Amino acid sequence: MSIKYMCLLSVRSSCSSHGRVCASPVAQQRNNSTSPKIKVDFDQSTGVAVMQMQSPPVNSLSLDFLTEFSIATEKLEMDKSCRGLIITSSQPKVFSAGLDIMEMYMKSPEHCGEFWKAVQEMWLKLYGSNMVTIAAINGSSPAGGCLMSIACDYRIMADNPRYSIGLNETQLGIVAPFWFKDTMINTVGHRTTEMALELGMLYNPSEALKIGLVDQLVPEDQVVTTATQTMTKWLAIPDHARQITKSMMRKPTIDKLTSNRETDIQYFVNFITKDSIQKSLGMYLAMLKKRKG
Ligand code: CO8
Repeated sequence: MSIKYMCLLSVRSSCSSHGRVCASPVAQQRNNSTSPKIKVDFDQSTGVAVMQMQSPPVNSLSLDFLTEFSIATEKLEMDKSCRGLIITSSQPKVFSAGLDIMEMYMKSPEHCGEFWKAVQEMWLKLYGSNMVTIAAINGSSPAGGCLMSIACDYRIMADNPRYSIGLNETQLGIVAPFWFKDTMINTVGHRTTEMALELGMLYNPSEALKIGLVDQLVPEDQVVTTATQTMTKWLAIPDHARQITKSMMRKPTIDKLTSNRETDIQYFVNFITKDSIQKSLGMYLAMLKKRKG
């Protein structure tokens, strides 16, 4: 039997604990969009949910998107019959363009703080999830999109040389925060991360596979089916043993952020609102538009 959870849109959650969640999301309408940015199909017979990111044009991680994402993930996490989560995109060519730059450009410090809290929340929920999480990366996945992917347990990417993945923050004149860096180190190791972050590297699928940034490449039309097959293998392991092992591997990294959340928010707000950083973001946005033309 398939149960479809359509995530409530434009809702704010007020959660704090690392990776685990509090249960009382508070509904609050926003006026800039009315269609859900996340669609979740949960198959109770397999215990696997497929989450489709469907925020055109490029699934950028806006405040609304992140809030929906965290609520949807929390809902699945609390449903004990849900053991696995596959994350993919319904947008052509793009998994996620990363953080929505418009949420950080010419915005008030208060808005930037609220936005950053939502970014933290997304990562804490995903990196600390008890579910098996698989990223079915069916398009480009820069910056925050890459973070989302490496927060999962396993990554399958479409073998299309036009796609890229990586933490390219320095190319925007901004700096990947310590927990982005730590997640990357935990995935590909220190030396590769050092070079990747300093140069703001975006890797094509073959390069990403070579450095271990993704685990498997498959033809584009097989990304989700392969994720489903892979999920079966992961779910054959007893949950408690896998979950304790995952927690043992990830808890120190999660604790580093949970014990410094407020400082991290303050650091982000001070950094992102600097004139020089705003100028860099403005130039990057102009470059995106120009490239399009
Ligand atoms: N945020 C906002 N708008 C975006 C973003 C984004 N991240 N990415 C693309 N857009 C917009 C484009 O400007 C364009 O807008 P419009 O239609 O109004 O001209 C529209 O989306 C479509 O974009 P493209 O035409 O470029 O679409 P393509 O399909 O050709 O390419 C890509 C898709 C490859 C995703 C491409 O859009 C791209 O490279 N985007 C930029 C990705 C990027 O650099 N993201 C970094 C975001 S920063 C981040 O995630 C971490 C920040 C950590 C901050 C730490 C500070 C301390």
